[in-house]
Amino acid sequence: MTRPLTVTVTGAAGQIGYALLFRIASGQMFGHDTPVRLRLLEIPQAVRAAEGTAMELEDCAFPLLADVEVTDDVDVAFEDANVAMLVGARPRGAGMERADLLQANGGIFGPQGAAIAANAASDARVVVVGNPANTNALIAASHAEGVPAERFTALTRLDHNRAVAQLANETDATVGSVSGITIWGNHSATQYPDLSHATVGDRPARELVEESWVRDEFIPRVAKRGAEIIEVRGASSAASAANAAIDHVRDWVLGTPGDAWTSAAVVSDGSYGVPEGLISSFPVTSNGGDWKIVPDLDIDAFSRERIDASVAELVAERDAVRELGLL
Ligand code: NAX
Repeated sequence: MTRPLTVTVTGAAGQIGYALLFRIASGQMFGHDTPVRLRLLEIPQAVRAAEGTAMELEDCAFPLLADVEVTDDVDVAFEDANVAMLVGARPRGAGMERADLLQANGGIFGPQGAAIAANAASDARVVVVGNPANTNALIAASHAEGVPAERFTALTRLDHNRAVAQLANETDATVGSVSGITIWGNHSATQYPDLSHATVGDRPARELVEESWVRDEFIPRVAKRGAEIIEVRGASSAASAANAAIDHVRDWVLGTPGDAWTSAAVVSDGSYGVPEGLISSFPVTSNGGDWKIVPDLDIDAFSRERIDASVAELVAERDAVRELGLL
């Protein structure tokens, strides 16, 4: 057995938290040799519910679960954290303007970024799930003095997994035979799910599907899948979001297999015309510790337009939070 890793989950009493914690504690994130210590952060009103979840975690008698702590104190929550999964966020309330939403989330993610810098382990890696995820990650990173910006990421793996599943369905193939999918840009309806480099088995996906299907069904369906789930399930994606967050952290920490890439929102180094410093989704690989943007992919005119549109939304969000003094 290796030494325990400390994982902080914010919004632990929420529905994603409930779908996430048991899987982390059972070893599905770091493998079955690595014990975990869980730190659950909640707002004061939800601490009791999180304590209930902690009781259930105890009742599972997971051999890998070394410790669980529940708190509403950010400094306690991020103490020695190797991985921070920032799930809790302020949802858009009725009549809430965009600036109010950004302001409310700035009030959460700024202090959390600072608390990570002050308390987390020196190798801390952060994934933001709470929306608007890319911009919340940017805010957290900008308050985490001394922590490399590359350690702050936002989740677009759920969009990626949805795209893989849609392409597999359409081509009557298994999900395991699909590779080379990319989500570009923002985790929002402007995201660009791109299958122009994808393969199904050993065949290019573009040879197997109609262009009209890509434009009129695949792209909008993936981008709006969250809304479709809400309509059908009566609640937003939870288990699939938790699953994607686990995929993201596992691939980041343990590495992506072979030469396969996945998608994650990471800090831009200027690649593919995305302004440096924005946290935008790219095709990425990990060597087991650091994400690397897949270089030199050909971007056709259609893809260029879609990437630019989503990046423009990210730029507008960044400018709005800058104006609000949140960066
Ligand atoms: P819930 O409303 O079920 O849970 C959120 C929890 O966060 C609540 O228990 C709340 O008390 C807590 N919380 C709020 N402010 C907090 C703070 N300052 N510190 C600690 N905890 C805090 O939402 P849930 O369905 O779990 O979704 C959580 C977030 O994930 C939302 O922002 C949602 O929009 C976002 N999503 C992101 C996805 C992605 O792919 N990036 C997909 C799924 C999901 O929509």
